[in-house]
Amino acid sequence: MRDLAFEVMREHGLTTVFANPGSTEVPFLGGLPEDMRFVLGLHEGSVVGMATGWAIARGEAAFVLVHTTAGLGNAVAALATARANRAPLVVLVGQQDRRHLAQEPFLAGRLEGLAGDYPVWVDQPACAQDVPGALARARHEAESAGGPALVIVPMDDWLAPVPEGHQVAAPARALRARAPDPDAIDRLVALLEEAQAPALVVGAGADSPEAWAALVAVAEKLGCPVWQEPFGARAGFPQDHSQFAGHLPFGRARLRETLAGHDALLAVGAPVFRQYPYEPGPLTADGTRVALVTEHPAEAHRSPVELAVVASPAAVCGALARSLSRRTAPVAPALRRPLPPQPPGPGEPLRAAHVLSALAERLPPDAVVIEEAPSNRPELLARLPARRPLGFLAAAMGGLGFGLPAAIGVRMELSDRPVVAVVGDGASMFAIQSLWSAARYRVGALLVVLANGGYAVMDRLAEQQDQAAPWPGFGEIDIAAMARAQGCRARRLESHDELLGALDEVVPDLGARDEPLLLEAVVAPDPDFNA
Ligand SMILES: Cc1ncc(C[n+]2csc(CCOP(=O)(O)OP(=O)(O)O)c2C)c(N)n1
Ligand SMILES: [Mg+2]
Repeated sequence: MRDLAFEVMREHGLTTVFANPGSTEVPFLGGLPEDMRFVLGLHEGSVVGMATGWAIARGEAAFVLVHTTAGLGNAVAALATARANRAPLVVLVGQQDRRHLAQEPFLAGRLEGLAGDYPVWVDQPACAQDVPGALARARHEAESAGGPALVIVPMDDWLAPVPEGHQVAAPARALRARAPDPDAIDRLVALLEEAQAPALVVGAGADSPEAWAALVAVAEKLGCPVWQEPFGARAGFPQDHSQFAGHLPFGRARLRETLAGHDALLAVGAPVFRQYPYEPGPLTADGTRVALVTEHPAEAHRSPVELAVVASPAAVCGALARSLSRRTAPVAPALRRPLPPQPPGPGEPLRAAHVLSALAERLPPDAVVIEEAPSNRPELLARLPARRPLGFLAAAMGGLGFGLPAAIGVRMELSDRPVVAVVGDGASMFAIQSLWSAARYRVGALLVVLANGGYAVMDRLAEQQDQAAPWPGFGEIDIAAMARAQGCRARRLESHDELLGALDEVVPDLGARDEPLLLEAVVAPDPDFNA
């Protein structure tokens, strides 16, 4: 059965194995065929985080292996993030030997419900013969729903014989039809053409070269502003385009205010609309017509809109661009990006703005920026526009521990694009062991840690509620030393000159790096957090 499983994995492009192994997985992994690449992560959060970055960069499923209860348990938060980020993962979960599972031996796992509702599909094959088919099906389930599909495999299954004439119960290839429905296009065209002042709202689901090109064409035909969804994980439009209007606010009052001048909104690849703190009232002002195009039924079904079209954003926008008539004067929204901050004066500390502005001045347009810097996210979004598809990536539901491993996984797949993670010091500690994998597998990502000595965003939120924060800071952690201890080169930067010197040295060759570098920028926490 094991050999047939490898054949299926090859056929489905699952030849890179992100894993942390245990004894129940040795029958599968021992003597792994030479054409299978093994990537060890030293904690399952990092294993799944790397696979998530890799799958997103590749646009195809990644293969993950974790060890029964403890491994899957450690992986759950990262699997939930993979689901929210719509990263397709085939996750093989090891299990004790079927022949004595009834007696609950050491390492026997109650695995089926362990990851809750987060997997898109969970299977415990009824018999060993079903395992190869389950792996193939998991690939299809993961790619069609966008998320992790789990297959739980008892260790004795690998040695079971393959019955004669056995067929793998899954298609070799699954093509999802993408042609847009003409009736849906007509309705969207009517809604946009009847409007006096339409606007577009784009989101993570529109982050592909085809969707960007189609959205640019639609925006230019309509001459309208294009907003990025609040708290999006990826960019749905070139943020250096003259019609890009910025990121929408994440509270309803400001959302209504911001969009008040528009009588029709078309959201593409984004739910309507992502919120953060609760505020009462509707999302948009009375009389604003709202339509949505998304590939994901759940996103459509929970959005309060007049019309939701479940289809490929690229295909729908391509058809819209062909059908819409051109409006006259294009509107250039007055998006003002912040000016570079003054360098710190003598005795003044570095701030995150210095680091982000120095990166903005140096990074090439095709850079991939992975963000996990909670108190500095608004500043990063303002200073570092996504200029190419996958120019921006963040954890879609806010669980820390994504930034470092995701950047490593992205760079493993995209060996020609500069990849930079910008993470908080707190965030870095949730997946610090991923640096070992980056060093071991010579992954040339730049990992910038904004070391402000604590959970600044939490401190600011407590202050906004006039409460004292009981959690201490942790400025004594030497993150650069933690990187070096794992074989990852690292520098601690305390002055503006050191910062600029390091970036001048590193950024020009970022696309060609063959080893990771961590820059720990020691910054003063910013006194406020407003987005
Ligand atoms: C796994 C997980 N645990 C806890 C949190 C809650 N949380 C949100 S932001 C934050 C602090 C982040 O600190 P840091 O990365 O240093 O960024 P800073 O706020 O200092 O910019 C915490 C603990 C979370 N998002 N994810
Ligand atoms: Mg911090």
